[in-house]
Amino acid sequence: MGSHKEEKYTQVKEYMEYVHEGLDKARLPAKAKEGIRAELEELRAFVFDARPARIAIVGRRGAGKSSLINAIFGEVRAEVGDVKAQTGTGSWYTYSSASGALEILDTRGLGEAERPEEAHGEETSLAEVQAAIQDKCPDAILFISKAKEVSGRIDEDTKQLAELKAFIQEKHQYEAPLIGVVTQVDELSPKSADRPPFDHGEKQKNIEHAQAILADKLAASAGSPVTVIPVAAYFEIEAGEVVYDLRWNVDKLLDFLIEQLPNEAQMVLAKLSKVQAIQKKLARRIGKRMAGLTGAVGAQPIPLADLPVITGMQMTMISTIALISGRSLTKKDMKDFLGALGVNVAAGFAFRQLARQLARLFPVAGHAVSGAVAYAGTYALAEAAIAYFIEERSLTNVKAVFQNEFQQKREENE
Ligand SMILES: Nc1nc2c(ncn2[C@@H]2O[C@H](COP(=O)(O)OP(=O)(O)OP(=O)(O)O)[C@@H](O)[C@H]2O)c(=O)[nH]1
Ligand SMILES: [Mg+2]
Repeated sequence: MGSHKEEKYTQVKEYMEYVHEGLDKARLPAKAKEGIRAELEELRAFVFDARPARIAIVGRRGAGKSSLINAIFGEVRAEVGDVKAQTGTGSWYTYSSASGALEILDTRGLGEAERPEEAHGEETSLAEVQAAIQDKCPDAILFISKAKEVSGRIDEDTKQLAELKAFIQEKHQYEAPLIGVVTQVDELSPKSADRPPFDHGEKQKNIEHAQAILADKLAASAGSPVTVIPVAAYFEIEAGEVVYDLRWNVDKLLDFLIEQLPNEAQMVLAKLSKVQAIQKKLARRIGKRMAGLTGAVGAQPIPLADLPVITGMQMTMISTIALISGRSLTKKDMKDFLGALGVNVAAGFAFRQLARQLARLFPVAGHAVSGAVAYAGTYALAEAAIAYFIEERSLTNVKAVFQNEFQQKREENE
């Protein structure tokens, strides 16, 4: 853990403490205070309890599990096998990159006879998988099937799946969400349409067909509908460059997966995916919730004395969005961001100062700020933070985003 990491977490923590302090003294209605405390707790879990997602993967050998893990990282992390089974044990594997880690429980081989290469005389056994689950609760289960094999017999696998779910339920009282994945869709005919986005009519039909077959089988086994997402995961890297790329729809899968995860497991996965659309969606969700909350707080105008509570919340939100982007967040980053919005902060600034400066962005009516202004301001700040930290847009661009969003939201709400 470098000092960078320390600093970025310290900042969010200090913003949160600042809000808590302000709340104690604030004259806001008790209900509003409660709402703010609840939201801070959610954000605290999201940021401070953040941990790698834990995914249990069920799928035949050679289905493409390792390749999918690599596609999620956008780089080579897991061993991919051409002929023999490569992954040999049923315990948790941690795959990591500079931007985060993913914990995978590979349950392959439970129903299979042949011995995988890596296993030193040990076949993946049900007991081994159960021990791993007892140790750590999976956040979600991915059931992976090769597109060309969805029609084959997968009874053994769905049976294993049901046992897995039941065991998780029993040990952790957790209903693990199940997601079906049809891999290697590039292998479906027509073979001539072998490059993404696979929008050839016939190919699309075949992909949808494979998807529907797996969905039916999984639903029959689970007793409720199961979402199935088709993907292609194959890509080749030479000397650090992607030289051949069949990856398709992996971002859709990630997007859906993140939604199924508990709060603590969302951020790391969003960061390591490096998919902007996913990071933006997550950031926007936080922004909307925060804007709604500040709007509700200001149902009666917010007295100026209580404004630091609101600006403190906004700072917490902005820094959380910066963390989602995977950037290191320093005081200077925050200063630059606010500078882009026209708020000038002295070097070596204190939080109090910052919160006070931030308040200058919002028009004051008499001695208070209206709920509509607080709402629009928070909303616009979230969008500006997304533009700055995630999209890395220019400073002028960021300012325009803020102004446009602020204006628009005010008009909608006044
Ligand atoms: N064309 C194509 N090939 C793929 C795709 N995904 C995986 N493969 C190939 O399928 C083979 C098996 O892939 P792996 O990722 O090693 O499969 P696995 O499920 O991890 O296999 P085990 O660890 O042995 O159980 C490899 O040759 C991969 O290159 C894909 O989307 N398209
Ligand atoms: Mg593998």
